[in-house]
Amino acid sequence: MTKPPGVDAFVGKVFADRSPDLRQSRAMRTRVHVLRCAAEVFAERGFGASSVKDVADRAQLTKGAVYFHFPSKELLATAVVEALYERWPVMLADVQQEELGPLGTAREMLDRTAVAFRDDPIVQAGARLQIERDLIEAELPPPYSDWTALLTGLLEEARAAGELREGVDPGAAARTLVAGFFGMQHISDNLHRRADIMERWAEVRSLLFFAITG
Ligand code: LUB
Repeated sequence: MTKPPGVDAFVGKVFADRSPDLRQSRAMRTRVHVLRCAAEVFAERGFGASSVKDVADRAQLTKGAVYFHFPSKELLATAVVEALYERWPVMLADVQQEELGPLGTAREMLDRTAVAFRDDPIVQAGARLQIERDLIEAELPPPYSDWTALLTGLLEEARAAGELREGVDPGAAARTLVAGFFGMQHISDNLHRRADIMERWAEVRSLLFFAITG
């Protein structure tokens, strides 16, 4: 079907003039797109070797368009790390629907997180940026604390339900799980670009959950 010339421009203009919501949602989509491209660039090159120009090129936007949403490379990195920490509550709400009990919830959260480390650039970049945090002149959220608190809470519930091995301290077990998971994904990244992360996670999971549960 042929459209009269100029229809697209006209439609665009009507939206721009009359619908702040639509304009906003376009800006929001661009922001999400830039953030994802920034995550890909940071995940591949690290903070030091990445530039705002690299992000703009990846996003097929001008540097000015990127700066409009994120005024500096530090603010891009901060937004990526904040997006990492927004992942977990969304994931938890979904896992809780499955009613797996405290230990099952902990295991399922970590299983899904292993998949996210394999597939999700926000998670890959967020983890890399946290390792590089001393080189980034910005206030990044504190690392590991949300996960440690989540697992401590779940393991306390498990202990109350008699599901923990005698003498296992929930806080110590939570810190060990976070350390084991984080070390496992880091080694899998360095050695195999995380191609083997699911197998390596299955090993760590089976030993640690064996140690924790009665
Ligand atoms: C999680 C990362 C990457 C730990 O909690 C955090 O700070 C995390 C970045 O440092 O994954 C996942 C057990």
